[in-house]
Amino acid sequence: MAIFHQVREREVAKAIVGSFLRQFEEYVDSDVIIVGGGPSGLIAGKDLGKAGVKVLIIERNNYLGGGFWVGGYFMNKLTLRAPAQEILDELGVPYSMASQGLYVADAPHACAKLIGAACDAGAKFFSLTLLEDLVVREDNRVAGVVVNWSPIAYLPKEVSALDPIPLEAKVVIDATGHDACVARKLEQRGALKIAGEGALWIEKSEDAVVERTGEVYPGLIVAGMAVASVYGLPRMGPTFGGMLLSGRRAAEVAIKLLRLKVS
Ligand code: 48F
Repeated sequence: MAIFHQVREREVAKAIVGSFLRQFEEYVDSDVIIVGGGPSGLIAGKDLGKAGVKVLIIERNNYLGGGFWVGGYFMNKLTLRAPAQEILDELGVPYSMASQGLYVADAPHACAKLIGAACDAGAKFFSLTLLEDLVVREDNRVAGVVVNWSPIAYLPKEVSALDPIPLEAKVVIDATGHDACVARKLEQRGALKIAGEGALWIEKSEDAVVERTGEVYPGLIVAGMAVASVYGLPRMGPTFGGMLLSGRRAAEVAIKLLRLKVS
């Protein structure tokens, strides 16, 4: 007697296609689209989902987490400075104190829990999805993203001439890390100036990144390392509290913008 229920191959294919297309259709119009599923994008997605916001995270890789899987160099230990360990408490990630105000956690554990928390909160994800451009509409306001299948970047020209597809959102968050890919689309058109990140200085960088997290252009919020790139702030290297608190602030700003749009 078979262990598993009998299911035809065509039913498996139909289940995947049907479920994906239903979700895709629902999320061609979101409250917030977050570009980049690293630590800042994931925590923003978790907080927005928890607040009942319809939020979509697009990620060019086939996996979420960005730089959060590895702490620094090749070592999978994360460091966070107080008070950011409170987010580890919230996620249920164990950690130890390395020195006064400095905490260490296992990166795979923290990353997996953060991804799980964003999913539990209701954030949805499109993976292997590359941001190619922005939708900019009335009043010069960012009103969505233009995306393509990310592997096309590696295909020869004859195959890669695929038109992208637009997705609408009331607010877009650039959480693409050092490259600030979303903000750069505005820079390419002379709508924004990007200073480029400065050399590493942990203490200065983390506070400054959190403080400058916010709306950089109507409808576009920057979070995480993209903030350092846009404003020319120092980089912080192998410490992640700034990323988590920046993502959290980005969610707060997005909620304020959404309220303004409704009222
Ligand atoms: O790089 P990433 O982890 O950004 P972050 O949230 O955190 C930065 C830290 O990891 C670390 C640091 C501070 O401790 O210096 O670097 O700011 O995650 C960015 C995510 O965005 C995706 C990318 O694959 C990664 O998962 N991404 C980047 N460009 C695009 C993109 C794009 N054009 N389209 C879609 N996803």
